[in-house]
Amino acid sequence: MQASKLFFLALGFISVAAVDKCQSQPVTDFAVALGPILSPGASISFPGSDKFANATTRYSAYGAPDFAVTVDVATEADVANTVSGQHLFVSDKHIPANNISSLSSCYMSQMVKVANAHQLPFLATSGHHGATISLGRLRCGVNINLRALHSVEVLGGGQTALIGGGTLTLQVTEALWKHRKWTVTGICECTSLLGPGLGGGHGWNQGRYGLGLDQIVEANLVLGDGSRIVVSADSPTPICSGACAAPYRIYDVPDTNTWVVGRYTYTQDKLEALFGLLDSFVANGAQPVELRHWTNFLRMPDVDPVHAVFVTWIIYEGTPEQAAPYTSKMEALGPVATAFNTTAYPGLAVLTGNDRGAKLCAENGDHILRFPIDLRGFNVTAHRAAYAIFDEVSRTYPALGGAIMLNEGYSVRAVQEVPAGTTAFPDRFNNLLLSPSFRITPTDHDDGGTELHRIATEAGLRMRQTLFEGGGSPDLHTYVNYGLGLETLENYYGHEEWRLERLRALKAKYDPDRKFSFYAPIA
Ligand SMILES: *[C@@H]1O[C@H](CO)[C@@H](O)[C@H](O)[C@H]1NC(C)=O
Ligand SMILES: *[C@@H]1O[C@H](CO)[C@@H](O)[C@H](O)[C@H]1NC(C)=O
Ligand SMILES: *[C@@H]1O[C@H](CO)[C@@H](O)[C@H](O)[C@H]1NC(C)=O
Ligand SMILES: CC(=O)N[C@H]1CO[C@H](CO)[C@@H](O)[C@@H]1O
Repeated sequence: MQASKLFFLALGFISVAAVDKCQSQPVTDFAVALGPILSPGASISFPGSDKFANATTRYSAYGAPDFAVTVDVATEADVANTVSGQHLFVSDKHIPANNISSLSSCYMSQMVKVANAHQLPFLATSGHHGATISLGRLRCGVNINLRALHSVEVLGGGQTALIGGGTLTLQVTEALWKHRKWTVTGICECTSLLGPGLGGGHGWNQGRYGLGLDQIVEANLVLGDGSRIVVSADSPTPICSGACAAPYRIYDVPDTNTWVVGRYTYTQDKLEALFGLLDSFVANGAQPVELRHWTNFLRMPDVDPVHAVFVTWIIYEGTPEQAAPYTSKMEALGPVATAFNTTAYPGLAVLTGNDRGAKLCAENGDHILRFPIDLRGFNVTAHRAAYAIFDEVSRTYPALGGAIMLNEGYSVRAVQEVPAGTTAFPDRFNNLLLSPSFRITPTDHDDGGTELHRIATEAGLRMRQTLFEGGGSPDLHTYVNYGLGLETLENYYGHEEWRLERLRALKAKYDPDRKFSFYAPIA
């Protein structure tokens, strides 16, 4: 269908749906201006349509951005079919549509310019997993949906791949695996690569290769005025702009690639023994690169009807014999249930509940409230106290019974090899990511201000404070990608004065009009 036709069809929605909350005129004008420059296959959609719903549903609907319109480049099929010479934009005929990486930045740039011309705020989205409530400050905005702009192109020499701004973790893993390559991605298959990478990018392979952002060799960025720049390690890195495409480091998969995934379920009486053991694995940062572990607090009434329990995954790169020094100790603690599997790397997501079919990838309108804290190790005294809060609140309020607390322990070897002062990532010295995480299924027209939200927030903050006091650090560090939005800029971006000074100067230079001010913005 011609873009113009689609666009006029879509306009039908504007008069009914978009009007009640948002001023319709700027949105209509935006759509009118954009229509002619979009290629066939691209679409503009409005609240009330399936397409709009698909492009705007999120992992967490709490404090979610509010869009009046969404622009999709094309469906995946359209993108795949454009090799034969169609173009994304009439005005950019010089870029063939199979060069998706380049198209990503071109597309962003066009959207930003047209949105600015109509004074509409905008946000580029891909994985839809950001759950920080500052996103909710975007009202009646333009969703620049990057999802169709996914591409992984292994570049000559096989040391890097050009990755499009809309590429999700699963797409990266699958595409690279065909070349027997891998890289650092997030754990969850449904987050994007570049989204989390902008905030750091923890992942399975960080112990070997560093964080996600350490893999970015160069990035095509679009600034708030729509201009396009390329940044690399040799030039100052603007932050909080739209990352469109990036040559990203990739690595050969070792010849023998076997992973052990052991899953152990424990009752609460094992807390001290379990977290004491895990702390010995963390070994204040000396955890071997082969080892990852991860424990959830959660309620499993069939295991324990009264108290929350622990499920620990030991994820070991190697054979069962090589993993035995760890798995045997997990067994010795006396789990109530054990599952033991081996897999190749792409199978890890399914075995650990991080695949796209998992609850973690559901976009069902639930509110997720996380209270993250980074720590060097487990203090079992503080952990017991934090657990007691979790256990009580998740038992007392059945509507909070889906709460979990994540305890993520990846090797930090290569993360810590990067000198702390060379990137904007402030926290290379902590070894663990802990996140009390409450899930609330909202009722209709729930604005997130209910008693349940208040209770979850109070409990989450109290758990974090308890963990913080046991952590022995004067400063609270919270991984910006997990932050709820109640944190300070120092919590996210570092407590050394020079860090925020430097970031503020870059912000003033590259985003003077504060167009990118919705995700944990630098004030
Ligand atoms: C919405 O997403 C679902 C699942 O990905 C897909 O099957 C459906 O075709 C999409 N609908 C539209 C209108 O894009
Ligand atoms: C894609 O376009 C960029 C510049 O816009 C160019 O540097 C790159 O080589 C192109 N890639 C391919 C595969 O054509
Ligand atoms: C562990 O946490 C408790 C409770 O906050 C605290 O009193 C203790 O000093 C902490 N231990 C260490 C080694 O930091
Ligand atoms: C997903 C999967 O294959 N899980 C298996 C792991 O191993 C246990 C036995 O230890 C099986 O029961 C699971 O089905």
